[in-house]
Amino acid sequence: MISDKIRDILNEQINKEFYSAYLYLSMSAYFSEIGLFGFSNWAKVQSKEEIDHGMVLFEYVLGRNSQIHLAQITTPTFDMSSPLAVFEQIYKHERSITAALDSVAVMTEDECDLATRNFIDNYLREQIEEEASVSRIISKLKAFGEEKSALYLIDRELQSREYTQSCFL
Ligand code: OFO
Repeated sequence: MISDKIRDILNEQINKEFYSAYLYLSMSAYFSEIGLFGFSNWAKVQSKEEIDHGMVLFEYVLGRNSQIHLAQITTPTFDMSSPLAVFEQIYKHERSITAALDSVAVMTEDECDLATRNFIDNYLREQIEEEASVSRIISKLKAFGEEKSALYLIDRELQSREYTQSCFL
């Protein structure tokens, strides 16, 4: 059993993970609409991973004999002015998710819930990887510019991303 405070913050995190999935799915649609199918693939794979993150939290809360409260998912909005602008927003978004997970970790320590503390470490590790991979894409977009030929090459690279379940799932 987990405390009510931990239950509530994990339910909030479930909402954030599903919001992330929605955000990436809408970005995938945007990239597809402008012909960047590799970018679109990257965002779609990310969306699937976010659903996994939400589902693992969902199972964890139930597995600890606690309650799920699914809240409304906000409509995602983002600046569509360029692929770089979108990726800069992705980076900002992932930083905010890391901060939310840090708050979960702090609360588990306040509540002396070491099992959940240990569980949430998987998410924190995943965030380090996600921030790094997004940051690498931003660096490439900045280094090569957003000329069509550069975008074409980056698009081809992002096409190769394949969905795999995160190792903690
Ligand atoms: Fe963006 O990764 Fe979920 O937590």
